[in-house]
Amino acid sequence: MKFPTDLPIWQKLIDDHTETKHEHLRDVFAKDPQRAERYWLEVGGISVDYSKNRINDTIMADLVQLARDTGVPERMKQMFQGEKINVTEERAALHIALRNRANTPIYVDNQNVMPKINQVLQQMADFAQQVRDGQWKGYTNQAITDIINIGIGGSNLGPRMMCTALRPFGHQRLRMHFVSNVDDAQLQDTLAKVQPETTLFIIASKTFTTQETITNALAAREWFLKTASQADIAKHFVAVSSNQQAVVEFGINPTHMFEFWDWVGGRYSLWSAIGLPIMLYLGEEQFIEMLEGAHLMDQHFINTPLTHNLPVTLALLGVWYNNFYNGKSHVIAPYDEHLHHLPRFIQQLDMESNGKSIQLDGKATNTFTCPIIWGETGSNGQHAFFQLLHQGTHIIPIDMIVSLEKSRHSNQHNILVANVFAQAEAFMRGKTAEEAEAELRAQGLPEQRIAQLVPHKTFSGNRPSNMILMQKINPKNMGTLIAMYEHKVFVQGIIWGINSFDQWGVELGKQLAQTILSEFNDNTEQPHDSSTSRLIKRYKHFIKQTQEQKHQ
Ligand code: G6Q
Repeated sequence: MKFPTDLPIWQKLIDDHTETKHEHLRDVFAKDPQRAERYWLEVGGISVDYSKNRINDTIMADLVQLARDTGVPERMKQMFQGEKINVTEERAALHIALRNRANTPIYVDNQNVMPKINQVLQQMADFAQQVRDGQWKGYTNQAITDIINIGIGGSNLGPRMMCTALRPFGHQRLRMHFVSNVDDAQLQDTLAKVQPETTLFIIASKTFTTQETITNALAAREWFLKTASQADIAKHFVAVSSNQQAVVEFGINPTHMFEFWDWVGGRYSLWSAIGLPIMLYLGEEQFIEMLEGAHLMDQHFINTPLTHNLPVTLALLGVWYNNFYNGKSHVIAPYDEHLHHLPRFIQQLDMESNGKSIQLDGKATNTFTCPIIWGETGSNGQHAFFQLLHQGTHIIPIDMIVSLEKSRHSNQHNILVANVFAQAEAFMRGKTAEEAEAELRAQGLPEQRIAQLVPHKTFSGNRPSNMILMQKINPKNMGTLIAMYEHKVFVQGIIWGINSFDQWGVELGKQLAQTILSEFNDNTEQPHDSSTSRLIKRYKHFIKQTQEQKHQ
């Protein structure tokens, strides 16, 4: 397998960078009035203005060539055909099947996966309807009012992000809660808000062995059994998993289990039964709309030439900064309070998928892979870290996401939209020393003060951004948006030659935690480095002291 850097097109892109790196976007815009029109793509309710990037037609054509030369079109096809592209786990990556609204057959191991997908969807819809209508009763014959999803990572972030994003579309009676952290505080804080007789617990774990989830689930069951009986569990606990045996061992009836499969990666699973909280909150019709929105993006992705392909374009822009501009991080800034979980969702999607340094052939990569993804809602971010984005020493590309339409149009929304557009403009154009000087002079400041302040009041500009406009935040457009990011991540993984669908990097810490936990429980000592040993001793000493104090 070749390194991408060995391809002639990589060298051509280095030359493109050398030739254009001193061009300023301000001048580029001034020379080219059609630029905004040309660098604009729309899919469904999503429009992306990517004109404020440090690109030109040659660079874009060369980046597309890079995608071709690294085999992007072939790998895309393989994914859609259900091939086992997750080679280290010998699995397909078929989140596209979960939202395949055309219902065309998709085969894994010669078996069409569509019938079982549709069957679980129906099971979810039937259950959701009963809970939403109030026909599903708790042990005191009352309707469910609170739903607690216990799951972590991919079994938490997606449903949580979607339920928050789509709050205006949610069921009026249902309050959604998410418990992920093994820190007892999160479960206890949540339980303090609910009553056992009207609470439904969803234990969401693909493996059903995840320490945090099973520990929290057992604690929730214990809390529940303080007031209810064992037989009542059936009305209050359901499971989402691919491990039926473990679900049954936990005490959940298999008829209350919603299945998904090994070819659904955790961070790509919100479209599967892991999306049960979303189905409960939104109802069948709107959940299907979300799937339709994602399917729309899937169809665009697989059928559109690379040159006009939205996820491919975003992926290539990311590669451009990451590998040719030495930009090591990428900001996600949704200008919408309901999207406040989006940055952390995309953080997992991107960093767990592409935070790798080994190619598919087992060789170490020789170029940078996934950037660090971080972010916060605008306009909050503007009053916190945007300083660094405007005047810091790093060039950090930013995706700004805003919806045109709001369920309640207010003056606040005008302010928000004005701010997001202004930020993108400011990142692009900056403020020259001459402009800063003229402003200060207009304020009547003495010459010496002006000279002192000008460097501080100057903005270099030329800082890239994508403006992602959503017509409205609704189930369909959210589906389209998330599928767009999923495919962007996939394309970047192909270009870097890595497997975006495994996550071995999370294993080592889990293994070591087991050893340390056993040392706490059995009061034994295992060999560690002096730092870890000292930390363990310190904690044990603290526990011992607390126990002794209790007994005094
Ligand atoms: C996601 C990861 C990871 C996973 C969690 C929870 O892609 O695989 O975040 O979702 O570790 O795993 P379980 O669902 O098996 O509990």
